[in-house]
Amino acid sequence: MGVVNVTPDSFSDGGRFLDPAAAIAQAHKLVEEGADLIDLGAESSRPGSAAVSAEEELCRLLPVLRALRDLPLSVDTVKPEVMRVALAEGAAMINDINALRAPGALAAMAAGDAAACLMHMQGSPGTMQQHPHYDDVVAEVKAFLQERIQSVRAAGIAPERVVIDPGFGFGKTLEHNLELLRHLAEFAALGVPVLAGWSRKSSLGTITGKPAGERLAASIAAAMIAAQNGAAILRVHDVAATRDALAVLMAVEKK
Ligand code: HH2
Repeated sequence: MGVVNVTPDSFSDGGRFLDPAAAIAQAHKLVEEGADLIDLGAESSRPGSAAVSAEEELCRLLPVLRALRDLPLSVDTVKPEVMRVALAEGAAMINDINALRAPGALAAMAAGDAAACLMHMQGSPGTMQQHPHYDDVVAEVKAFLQERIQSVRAAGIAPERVVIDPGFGFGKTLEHNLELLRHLAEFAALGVPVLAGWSRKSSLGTITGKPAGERLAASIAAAMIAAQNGAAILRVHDVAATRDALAVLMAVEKK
């Protein structure tokens, strides 16, 4: 999954793809580099970010969504209004960092047949990194995702349409993120595909001491560990380099 943020303020590519033409070109570039799916986001969820209105989000998103109709698209949103428009425009997936918990989100998804990515987040982007706390991060995140899988199924969305994500960096310390990565195979055992998003995240900056623009090698290392531990979808900004690393991993695993 290649990431294109049509935002002024995303943590690593904010402002670069706010112009629709730049976003469209970047999405085509990522597909040429080997992305199977493009994740379009029009509202940043970086720690401390401010929410935007549905009107503003759609205003950023729609020209890009319409120009990229021929590509497999995921739309990264928490708002049912935006989900409904994205699904009507043919999006293949809704990627919801709030796991379809907003009133109306389950109904919006149930009306279509697109896939849904359910992500775990403790708190909300504005405050989530202030005091993340868990007694047992793996058990708690797993229990949350199991509950969401059941709620989604009860709303009439078949499990075949569902992907889960432990939400690296969303209300988690570095140690929480590492613990989830170590135990990712337990999430894969829940029976639906697992998505992992480590690309350029601040935990990698804490480990390496590097700013967001210099975390490519660290991002690839984390993505490969996630893949080895059962992740089926890797959410990345740097598709070509991740593809090469994955090709080596797959060659080894094929034996
Ligand atoms: N991470 C970000 C945004 N959306 N969705 C899922 N499912 N998993 C993730 O790990 C994830 C996500 C944050 O990264 P980015 O989109 O690059 O930045 P921003 O939220 O600042 O736009």
